[in-house]
Amino acid sequence: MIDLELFDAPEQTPLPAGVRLLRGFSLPWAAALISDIEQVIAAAPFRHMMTPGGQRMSAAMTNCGRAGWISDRSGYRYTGIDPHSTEPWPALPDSFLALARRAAEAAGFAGFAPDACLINRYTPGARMSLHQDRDELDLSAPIVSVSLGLPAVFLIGGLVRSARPARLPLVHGDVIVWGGPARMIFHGVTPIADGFHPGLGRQRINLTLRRAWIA
Ligand code: MD3
Ligand code: FE
Repeated sequence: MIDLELFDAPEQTPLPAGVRLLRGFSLPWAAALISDIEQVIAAAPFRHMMTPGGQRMSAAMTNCGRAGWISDRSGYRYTGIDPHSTEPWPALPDSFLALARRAAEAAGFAGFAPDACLINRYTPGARMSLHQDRDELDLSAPIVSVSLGLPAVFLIGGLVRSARPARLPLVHGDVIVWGGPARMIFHGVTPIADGFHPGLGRQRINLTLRRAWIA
């Protein structure tokens, strides 16, 4: 049996229980997602938030949905009002809702109803250090993350910060669902390499669809 494994190599990185990688799952929605992102950022522009420790985050962020995640000198939290516009965050676009619902369902989380979407924009060199997402009240719901534009390498750690993270390369269109035993794992993004994406140019945009609030 000759098998050089040049093609169709299986994924190398074993994923922790509760992490489901859906390669290319968002491609059918990509054009709608990008046009809806433009609508959201017209009302709620990207901004660089400050960490409670006073560092400017290298990824620029905005939100849509009933709740939006913010960071400032007072801490991390969800708010119903965008502190930049002093208006409610823009509504979750139907494209975001439909994709999140279908992806969660494919990963075994039927009935996922996100109320928040954090939109992160990375230009080359931007990164996100290892952290947990712990500001959501409903930890039974998964988080659905959607990668668009330039490629990235996700760091997937364990339930303690000291666990050495695995590296998972992601490209435009990939979706990951993190739920159950994976919901509280430490994760991050290595610095984005320079490049050009035909649809988004010199940037990576990541959507994380979340259930922040209960009912
Ligand atoms: C694992 N964003 O916004 S998404 C974040 O690519 C965030 O912008 C990264 O981490 C990004 O908080 C990574 C992947 C991700 C998101 C949420 C998770 C992984 C997760 C929640 C629990 C476990
Ligand atoms: Fe996170």
